[in-house]
Amino acid sequence: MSNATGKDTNAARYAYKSGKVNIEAGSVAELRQGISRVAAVANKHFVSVVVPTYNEEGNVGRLIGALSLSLESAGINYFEIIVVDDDSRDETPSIIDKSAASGRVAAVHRYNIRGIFSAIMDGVKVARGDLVVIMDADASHPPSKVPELIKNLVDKNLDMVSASRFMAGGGIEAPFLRKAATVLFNSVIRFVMGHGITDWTGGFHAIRRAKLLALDFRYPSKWGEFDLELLYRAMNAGFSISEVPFVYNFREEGKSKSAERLGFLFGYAWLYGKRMLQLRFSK
Ligand SMILES: Nc1nc2c(ncn2[C@@H]2O[C@H](COP(=O)(O)OP(=O)(O)OP(=O)(O)O)[C@@H](O)[C@H]2O)c(=O)[nH]1
Ligand SMILES: [Mg+2]
Repeated sequence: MSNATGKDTNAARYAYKSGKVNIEAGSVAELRQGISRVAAVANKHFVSVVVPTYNEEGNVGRLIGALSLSLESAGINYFEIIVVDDDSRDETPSIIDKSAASGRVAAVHRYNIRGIFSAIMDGVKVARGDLVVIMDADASHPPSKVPELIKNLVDKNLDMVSASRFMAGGGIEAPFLRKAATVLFNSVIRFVMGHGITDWTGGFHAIRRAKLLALDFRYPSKWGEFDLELLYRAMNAGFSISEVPFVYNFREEGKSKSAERLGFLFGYAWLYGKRMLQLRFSK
């Protein structure tokens, strides 16, 4: 569809706000060009935490506060929180714009495009940091764990540190069926994909940005199934990976987008099962 100016109104569009920087663009590459002029911190690690959001008005403000506190308390002072929102229908866009005024938060707005994986990767592309953390907005991934992920990455000189629910000290706080499904899926996935990784679907990682961008993703993931390909490609690319335990908390606020879209259990099983078999058995 085009409007009177001849512009395609259905084309993906992007906006980026952080401090005084305010960029509107038709592509992520254009955004990145504008952003790279803004900052560079020499001789220090800079952490970009990338958080995809859709209708997270009950969570995102709290997450930004808790994350900032957790990083600062751990002495990690060079960081940004990049929230990538897909034109949420609730107050999420205005909440993240207000937070972005501080300059420590970057609000990336995407229009006419949806999907967790592409949102995360767009966030990683515009990130200024050499280290990126990927996490959800709904407090399922505890902000208090982020410094541990980063410290492991840096101190042990690893390429990737992944948070796992299936190690001593880890766990799942969720309704019975959800917990049972996660445990079952992960047992099957470990059996097929390998036991080197204990949690194939946790979605909570710290990674060196350049390494992540160099991975060759081949499947068009939209939801949580991207995690399987991320871990699989990282392992096959010879990344040094370590896991640290975390306790997953079922969201208290807002609705589960994946569960809504996929339908419970069968939708997940189909999506994860298909991706697992594609990765494991196709050339
Ligand atoms: N940018 C963007 N983010 C999304 C989209 N769908 C979901 N998200 C975010 O991705 C993260 C994970 O989505 P959830 O709905 O929590 O999915 P889930 O973790 O499988 O489901 P729950 O366990 O029920 O929370 C959350 O931060 C969501 O707000 C989307 O289309 N675009
Ligand atoms: Mg969630």
